[in-house]
Amino acid sequence: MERVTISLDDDLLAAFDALGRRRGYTNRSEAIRDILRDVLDRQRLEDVPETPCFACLVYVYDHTRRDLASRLVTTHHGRHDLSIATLHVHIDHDHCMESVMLRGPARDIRAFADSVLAQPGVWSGALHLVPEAPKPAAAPLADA
Ligand code: NI
Repeated sequence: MERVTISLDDDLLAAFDALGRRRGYTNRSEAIRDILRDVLDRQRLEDVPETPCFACLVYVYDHTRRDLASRLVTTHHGRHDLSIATLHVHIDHDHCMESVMLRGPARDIRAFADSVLAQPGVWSGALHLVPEAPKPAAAPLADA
């Protein structure tokens, strides 16, 4: 592990420390490492959309809505190659929450998530993508 020195404006550092405290970090290095990993993962998924990923798609839907449950099952079977597991929770008389674990290229997972979340009667959808393996290290930047 290398030690680097960076310069920050006082206001930016104060905002960073406040964010770190709110998220439960006890030191700046851990906070910066996690933030960097998150930014690098997101950039990698933009640059290389076929990056192999694990993902979790969560959404709520109204199972009483005409044909919706059946359409969702058809959508899932259409990309059964991406599906690892689905957790279904009956959250009240009419509504269900599903958490779907997926594995595949980021582009395919995003397209599948869009096709689920675009169905009328589905809402509160969120997709979290995690690249399968860390990106290989690139050449270092100057520490100035
Ligand atoms: Ni249900």
